[in-house]
Amino acid sequence: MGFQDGAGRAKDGMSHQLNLLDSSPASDQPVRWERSGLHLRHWPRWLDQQEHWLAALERDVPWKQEQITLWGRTHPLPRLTCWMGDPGCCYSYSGVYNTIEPWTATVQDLRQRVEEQVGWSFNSLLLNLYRDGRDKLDWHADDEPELDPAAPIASLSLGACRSFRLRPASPDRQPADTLSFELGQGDLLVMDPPTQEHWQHQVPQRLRLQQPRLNLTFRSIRPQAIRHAEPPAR
Ligand SMILES: O=C(O)CCC(=O)C(=O)O
Ligand SMILES: [Mn+2]
Repeated sequence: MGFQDGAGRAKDGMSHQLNLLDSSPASDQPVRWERSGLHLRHWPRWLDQQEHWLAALERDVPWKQEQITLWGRTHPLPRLTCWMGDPGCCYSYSGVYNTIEPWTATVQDLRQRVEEQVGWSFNSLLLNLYRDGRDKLDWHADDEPELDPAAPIASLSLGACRSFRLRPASPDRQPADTLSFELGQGDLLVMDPPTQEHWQHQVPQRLRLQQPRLNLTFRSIRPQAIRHAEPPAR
């Protein structure tokens, strides 16, 4: 759990000139991290009762293994996912057109807690289940056209800690620009705007890890992109 140590030195030895704005350990005060175009708020180990939440989410969420199409070839996505949201909040990425699952009671409970802490109302959520260290998420930004670019994205991680890496989107980036968190065990990380415009993120493989990790990213579909039901046929 947590970011690099207070000196801004990553566990992998890379040095990052991070601007630590607030390192208060109080649970309702996030640790803030800022670089050019990057605004993060981190509440380490924010959610307790891990076993309860993990069991409820693994049991109640209708997990699917979607197929992804890249360069004309179709592959199973290397993790399980589920898209939940208010009616009409459709979302697609990399050729995956998600069907909207209704909020379950467990997820609704988590949504309310996250909204209170973050100070934002979310209308949708992507859940990821990394079954073990072979499951992964490649470099990307959460910048699909249906997402509101002025909204934060709140990411809640449960279970095993996995590296969550961030790098500038610019091709001029240097290897030392990459940042790395170890997120799991109830960590809440908020990516505030305009982070998605300037930075990408990934969850690389950890081949020796056997334990699962669950991640919930609460999102906001733009009002203009919400599909209202067709009027009934006459
Ligand atoms: O698992 C994570 O920490 C990140 C998930 C993510 O970036 C996504 O679902 O777009
Ligand atoms: Mn993402």
